[in-house]
Amino acid sequence: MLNPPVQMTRYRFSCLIFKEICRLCLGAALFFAPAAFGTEKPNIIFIFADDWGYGDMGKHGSTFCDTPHLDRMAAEGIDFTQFTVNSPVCSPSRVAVMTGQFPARQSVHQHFAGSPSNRKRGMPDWMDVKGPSMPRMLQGAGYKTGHFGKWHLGRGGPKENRYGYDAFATFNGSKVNEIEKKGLASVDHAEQFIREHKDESFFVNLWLHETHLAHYPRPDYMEKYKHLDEQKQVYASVIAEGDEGIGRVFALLKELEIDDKTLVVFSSDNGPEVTRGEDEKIHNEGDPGLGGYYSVGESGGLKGRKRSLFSGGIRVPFVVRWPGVAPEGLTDETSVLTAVDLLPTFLEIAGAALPSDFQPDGESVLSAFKGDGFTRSKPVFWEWKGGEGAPYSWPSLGVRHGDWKLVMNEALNKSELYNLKKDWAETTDLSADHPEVVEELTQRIKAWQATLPTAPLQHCCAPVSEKKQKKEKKQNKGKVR
Ligand SMILES: [Ca+2]
Repeated sequence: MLNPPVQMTRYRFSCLIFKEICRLCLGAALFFAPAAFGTEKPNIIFIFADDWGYGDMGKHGSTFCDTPHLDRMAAEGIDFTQFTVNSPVCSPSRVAVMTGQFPARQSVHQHFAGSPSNRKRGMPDWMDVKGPSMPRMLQGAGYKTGHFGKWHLGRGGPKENRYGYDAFATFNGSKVNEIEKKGLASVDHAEQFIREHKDESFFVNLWLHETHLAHYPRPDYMEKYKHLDEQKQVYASVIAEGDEGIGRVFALLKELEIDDKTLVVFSSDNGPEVTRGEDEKIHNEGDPGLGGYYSVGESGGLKGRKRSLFSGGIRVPFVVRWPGVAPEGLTDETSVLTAVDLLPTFLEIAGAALPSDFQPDGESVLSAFKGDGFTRSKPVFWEWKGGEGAPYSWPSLGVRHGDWKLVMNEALNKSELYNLKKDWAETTDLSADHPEVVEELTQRIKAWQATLPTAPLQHCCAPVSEKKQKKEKKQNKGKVR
């Protein structure tokens, strides 16, 4: 039998060992926990507006729109001026956000339409449900996930929840839990979801209708902007309503006292819609929605609009607000960010590793969210096959690598080269002065193209009879795609 002092010593020694093990375990837990955010995973809200131009923001110099809530968001966070989406139109731009890969990897070259149209354009009918999915990855990392507002990731395919959502309410989607595109029903549903999950970690994709066609200006805003001309009055009204939705999200976060543990990112899926003539005052006969005559959004002095691979079509607002992490009032003019970066960035924030079989086209840009800047190592590629004769819409391909951006036509026999560090607005084509850069970037585009599929995945296409296929082939013969 041991005498009491020795027993006591051994007991104390055991306690010390236990304490040391606890300390080491705690250290290890902190090491593997989400980087620098303690043990709690921050909430993530991604607000994605539609056709909202770079210049449709007060802080960016809009000449007639007011965006007080978005401007406040920028004042309390970081405004990135070098962010681009990965397509100048809706569906492929959104596929890039959802998958962390360039949309050409799924043959999504244009917007999702009806099956015959998709087939004609060599596209699938919906985004691959077996492919990478940001909400599914975040769900796997312990997040409650919700999608509210626009979908436009395909029709007739899997329902939204199959992509990794715990809740959804959409328009232009599966029509299950369908909401009106008009108004802020998307925000209503997002608010409800946030209230329900305020004590958990959540991820919300809030995809606003504004400022896409058709326009449904609210009477109170029409009254507020009655001093403007008819076109601007309508457009300022729909911008104001979208901005109101953004403000409601921040008000709720403050009310629920989760403001300081929630990252909110705002962006837009492409540049402003092309302004149409007076014959397009009505969008669709029999619908009260107003038409493209009122689409007078601003690109902020950038060349091109929606459907263009020039900066006006793909450079959009990108604002990050993250109390305690993102410095307040910073404008980052040097970090080159793009939409496929969102998935790896959000996953890192969630403290989760990317799946081993997933090859991201983007990079985590968390350092930029913290205000420390980001130096990109991967080039950004664009592919776009639907110019439709819109101004500046001839480029079908593009690449940005370092300070250079090259755009090319589909036949690869016409190109323009810009130095974006010196020429942010792409005013001076330098292709004649730097043929070696043109050659290098052309080779990069060709090498990238060689990695892309030549036809859509069959399990992402609605079944079609042989007879119908033959009929469509006959109808399309000789037509230019
Ligand atoms: Ca859009």
